[in-house]
Amino acid sequence: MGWKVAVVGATGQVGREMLNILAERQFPADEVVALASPKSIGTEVTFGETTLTVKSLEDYDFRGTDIALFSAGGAISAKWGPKVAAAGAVVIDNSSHFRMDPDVPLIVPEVNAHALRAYAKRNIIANPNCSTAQLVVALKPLHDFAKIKRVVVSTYQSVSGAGNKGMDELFNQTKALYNPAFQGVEPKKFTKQIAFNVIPHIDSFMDDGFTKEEWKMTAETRKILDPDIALTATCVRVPVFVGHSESVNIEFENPITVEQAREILREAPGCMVVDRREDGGYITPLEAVGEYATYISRIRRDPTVEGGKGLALWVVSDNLRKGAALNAVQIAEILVARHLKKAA
Ligand code: 11C
Repeated sequence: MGWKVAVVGATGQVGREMLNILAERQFPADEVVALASPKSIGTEVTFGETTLTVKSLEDYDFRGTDIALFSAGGAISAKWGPKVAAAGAVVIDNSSHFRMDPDVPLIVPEVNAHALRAYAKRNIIANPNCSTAQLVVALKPLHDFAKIKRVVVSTYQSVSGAGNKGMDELFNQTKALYNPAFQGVEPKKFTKQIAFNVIPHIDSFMDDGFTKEEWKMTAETRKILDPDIALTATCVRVPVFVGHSESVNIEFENPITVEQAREILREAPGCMVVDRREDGGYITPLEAVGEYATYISRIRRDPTVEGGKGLALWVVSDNLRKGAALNAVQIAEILVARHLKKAA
């Protein structure tokens, strides 16, 4: 007998990818249910070869559901996550709401699957921010080898990180700039025009001048990988539909060569090295779309760090997949393989 899985937020970009990935990876489910807010009731979403009709989250009885994958925003997670968990389903939540709760494990399976067992405290597991997920997949094997002291990261984040409305805004602005007959140039989702532009601002500003997105990269990396790592981030929105890219500078405790880093990353789970020092010998976000891997390119020594203890990298991944839906499904896979027991 298989599992019963609910996807909450099934009409969003990440919710749809959750359904795709459950089907692609043949998750052992007997039943998959698509849920969303009342305004989406009756919407049809694709699940493998079949179509699911979206039901209302508010009216759904979660008794008998084993796993609920949430990607409907922090407010929905805050309101419904604990209720669904109390009804007996393990909640895997893609919002930021529970990530820093000490009783909620924050999991990237390639990095800290061992921490998953703590989920039973609240029956909730948190999925990290997309920009953190791909970063820690690349950092973990390097940290194991040479111990990371400090990371400086600048992100180039696609508009799909801001959901359907972010993607529509880039599309409509681009169309309108070419053809004034189209409407929709005014920024709504983003603070400035995103078409043919870049915006150094994701999420709200904090008192110290960093944005919440930047703070999340620091706090989440520490919770997932190592609380002693110093990390400073600059998060930037770019006019790319899908795929986040990151320029990463790492300072280590111990020396590490480019060749060692390449070899380590080649062998590391979830990583794919594409690093030829020639035209096109690196990955761009377009090539990462629809893929599972975190791609690492442009591996080079950072000569500003003494003793051969510095590296610079380019890290790219599909933010809707490894950054969100894939990571959540990987967590569900570990849960059913190692932790959950099906009632006889
Ligand atoms: C973005 N990374 O690209 C954000 C989206 O904390 O889960 C995901 C926000 C989060 O806008």
